[in-house]
Amino acid sequence: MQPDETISGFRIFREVLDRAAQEALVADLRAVAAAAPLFSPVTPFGRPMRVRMTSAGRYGWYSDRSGYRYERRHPSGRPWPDIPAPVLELWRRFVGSGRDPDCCLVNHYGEGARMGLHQDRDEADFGWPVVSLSLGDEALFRMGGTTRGGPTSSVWLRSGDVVVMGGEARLCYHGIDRIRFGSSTLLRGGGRVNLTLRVVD
Ligand code: MD6
Ligand code: FE
Repeated sequence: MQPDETISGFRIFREVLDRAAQEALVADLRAVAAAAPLFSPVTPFGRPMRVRMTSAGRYGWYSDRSGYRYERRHPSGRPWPDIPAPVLELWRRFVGSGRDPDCCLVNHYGEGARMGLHQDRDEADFGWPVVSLSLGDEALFRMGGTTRGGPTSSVWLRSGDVVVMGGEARLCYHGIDRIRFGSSTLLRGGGRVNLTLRVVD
C-alpha cells in the first residue's frame, strides 16, 4: 500500500476508515474503556499528563514516578481487555500477519490536551513499526528526527487517518501540539482518540 504522504519517514495514509467503520470502532472502544477505565498517568517528573489513557492487549502502557513502562494489568488490578478485532485487522493490513501487536494504547485528548515531543522507545524490538489511528477531532502532529531539538514538520491528522512509524522513523521524535476541539462530530462531547499499536516484547 502506498502512503498519501511520507514526512521524515512517517508514512501517512488518509481516510483509511470511513465514517461507518469509525463509528463501529468507537463502540468497541467504549467497551474497552468500560472494562479498563481511562486514567491520567503521571510522568517520571511527577506531572499528570493531560491526555487520558487506557490500553487493550497483553500489555498496557503506564507511567508514574518510577518511569515509563508496560504493565500486564490496569491500575485496577484487572488484566487489559482484548484488542478489538477491527484494530487487529488494521495492523495486519499495514504490517502483515507475522505477528500481532501486544498493546493497543488508547489516548483521549479533551479540550486543550496536547502531547509533548517524545520517542516511543519502551518496546524491546524497534524492528516492528508503531501504527497509529486517529479518531475524532483534528490534531496537529509534529514530526522530527532522532535527536531532540532538530528541525520538525507538522501535519493535521483527521479522523480515519493512519500513521505508520517504522524503519528510519521508528525512533523519531513526535508529538501533538494541539487539537481543533469540536472539529469532528464522531465523538459525543468532542475530543480526539488516538490508538497506537505496538509489539512490546
Ligand atoms: C497521537 N501519537 O497521535 C500521539 N506514536 O495522539 C503518538 O505518540 C504516536 O501517532 C508513535 C507512532 C505514531 C503516533
Ligand atoms: Fe508516540
